[in-house]
Formats: sequence, structure tokens, C-alpha cells
Amino acid sequence: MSTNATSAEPVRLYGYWRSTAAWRVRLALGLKGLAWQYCPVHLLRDGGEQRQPEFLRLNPQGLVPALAIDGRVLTQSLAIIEYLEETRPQPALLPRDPAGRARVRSLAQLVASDLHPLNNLRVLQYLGGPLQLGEEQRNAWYRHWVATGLAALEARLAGEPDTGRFCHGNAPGLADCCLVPQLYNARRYDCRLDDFPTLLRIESACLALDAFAASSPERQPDAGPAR
Ligand SMILES: N[C@@H](CCC(=O)N[C@@H](CS)C(=O)NCC(=O)O)C(=O)O
Repeated sequence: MSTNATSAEPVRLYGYWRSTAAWRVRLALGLKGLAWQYCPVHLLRDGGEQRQPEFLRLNPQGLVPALAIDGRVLTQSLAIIEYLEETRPQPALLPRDPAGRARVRSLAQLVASDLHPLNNLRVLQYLGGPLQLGEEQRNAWYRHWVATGLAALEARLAGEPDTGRFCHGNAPGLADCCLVPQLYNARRYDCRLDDFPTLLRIESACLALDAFAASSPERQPDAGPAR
């Protein structure tokens, strides 16, 4: 018997094909085998649809993703994934034991709370706009914070015994949902990844799975040309 909750309302994901935070949620939905409808929010068109009143009513922060589910709208990718985990627990994206859960959340937050926010679109736009940094300086900023964050993640995943085929053991979970989109994003900015063999090994294992391949940016209906 399935222990997953169900709802008559279709699940709607507000996202953008290249948003790493939205990709985390696409991954969680896919790994859990949930059906969902896609509501694209173009982050660049007309000054960014995420800043227009229609979207701000869903998320006053003006950030994707937002997930309409069970009669409410949820924001913040990690909070959304935790909600999915609690309401639709199978297959689990977090380990059962508290120490394992703390480890996976810690790996996920390394990416989602510390690395990604420094390189978000609005940050890069602020550096290039009001602060008048040129493209090369913005790229240097981007690559610095990617290298710093990924080096710490590599050290942890290479050194900790709970790392397996995936970030934690031999099943994909929350930390993998954060790792794979972040590596994709790093490549967009030509970051060197040679020093991160463990991350690349885990990424390969992830991308061999349907949920990762099907949720990739290029396979989304709003995918545009590469920059
Ligand atoms: N902490 C948030 C971050 C959300 C976020 O930064 N989303 C980006 C796309 S990856 C965004 O909407 N950026 C729009 C902007 O910067 O204006 C989460 O995990 O959901």
C-alpha cells in the first residue's frame, strides 16, 4: 500500500528552466514519481516575470520555485522538498536516522544556503548594475564562490564514510538534488571542476537515472538557446 498522500488538485511548479533551485524541486517530484504541471516564469523577460505583481502574489520574495500543492503555495526549494518528504514519504529522500538526516541537510544547505545565494541572478545583476562591475569581474566573483563551496563539498563527500554511490549511501536524495543543478550552473560559467572527482562521480551516477535526465534544464518546455 502506498503511504503517499494524494490530492485532487494538480500540482503546479512555478519555475524557470535554468533555475537551479527549481531544478531541485523538479528532481524531488520526479524521484517521488509525482505528476505536476509546469508554469514557466521567465527570469529575464520584461525585467523578470518573477518581479511582476502576478508572481509576487505567489511569492513576495520574487524568486522561483513556488509549488502549488494541496491547496497552498509553498516557496523555498528545501522547505518544499521537506514538505514533499513528509506528505509523500516514499521513496525517501532523507535517511531514517537522525544523524543521517542531519548530514544530508547539512550537505544540501552547504549548496542551497551558502553557495547558491552568492551567485543568484539578482546578486549578479546588482554587481553589474549599481556596482558597475564588468563581466570579467562578475565571472571572477561567481567562480570564486563556486570554487570555495564545491571544494568544501568535495572534502566532505570524499572524506566521510556515509558517502556512497550518491551523496549519502546508495540511493539518491536531497543532497543529490542540490549537487547536480549546482554543477550544471558552474559549467555555464566555465568553472574548473577537475579538482572535484567525487562530485563528478556522484553526478554521473545521478544523471544515469531517469528522474535526473528528465528534469534537466534543456528538457523543460521553456528551454531557450544556451547563452
Ligand atoms: N533559497 C531559495 C532561492 C531561490 C532562488 O534564488 N531562485 C532564483 C533562481 S535559481 C531566482 O528566482 N532568481 C531570480 C532573481 O534573482 O531575480 C530556494 O532555495 O528556493
